[in-house]
Amino acid sequence: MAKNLVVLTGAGISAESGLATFRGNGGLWHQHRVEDVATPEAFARNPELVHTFYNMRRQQLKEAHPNAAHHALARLAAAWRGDFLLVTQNVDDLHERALASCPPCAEENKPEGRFRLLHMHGELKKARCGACEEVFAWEENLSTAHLCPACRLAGHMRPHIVWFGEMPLEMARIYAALRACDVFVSIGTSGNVYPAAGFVHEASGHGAHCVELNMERSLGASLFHEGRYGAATQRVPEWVEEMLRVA
Ligand code: BJW
Repeated sequence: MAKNLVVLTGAGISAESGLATFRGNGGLWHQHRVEDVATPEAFARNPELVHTFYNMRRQQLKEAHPNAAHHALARLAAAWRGDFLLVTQNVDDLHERALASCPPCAEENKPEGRFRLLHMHGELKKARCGACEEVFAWEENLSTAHLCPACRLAGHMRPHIVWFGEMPLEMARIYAALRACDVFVSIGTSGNVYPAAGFVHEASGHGAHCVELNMERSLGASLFHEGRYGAATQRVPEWVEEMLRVA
């Protein structure tokens, strides 16, 4: 019988595409205080500072490209015969771009499909109106001067990002998949931020084999059955090749 797979990714998978992680040397939280740019209180206090932070990252994303780890996961998604859920904490669109270069995935990533990609912490290339809650595709810089394209109110447009203290997206669907999966793999995440850091506990508690692929042992490393350490562009394609042999 085909096995069900849940893959969780974090900033480490995009590091070799040139996007900074959060907590390592040179990480975003070494250059910016979380309390200034990644909480709803920060946005209420100084929205222009928060917009500047996310506008800068939206611009950097234009220069970045999916790497061998993103492409390997896209190959796995295309070949996997069981359910495949790719949950990313990342707000970049590098998984989408890798999947787009793999046509069967683009077709399968539909609500009723066998394969799904979920952005639990939101997406840089979307904006949301804090007044009417409508979400829009957004490529350009965002500012307090923007009107909501739907309700036409000014001053409420915000990045479609989950900040500390806010509810991550798609949690019901993610927990259902964690409870039903046979294999859970966590890639490029430090295990500092909940609820994602608790996914291994949920999957393991329901019988899944849990694998960590990361540059170093994460905070929750001891909860995994298996850990493989090194650069994502090395460890992920190697692991994918092994999985494809049993797919
Ligand atoms: C490589 C590599 C290479 C490098 N190859 N690897 C006390 C206890 C428990 C929880 C809480 C608590 N107090 C408060 C909370 C809740 C809080 C929380 O977790 N706080 C902790 C800091 C303690 N969480 C929240 O508030 C969340 N909401 C919430 O909990 O709602 C209630 C709820 C509960 C249960 C169910 C449902 C709801 C919201 C969290 C929002 C996180 N937002 C951010 C910023 C926004 C997005 C953005 O701007 O991009 O999301 S914070 C930041 O951290 C970002 C990331 O997605 C997230 C995770 O970071 P990640 O991906 O792990 O990156 P790093 O940098 O930490 O690690 C990178 C790893 O890669 C490292 O290990 C490197 O070694 C490795 N690496 N290069 C392979 N080449």
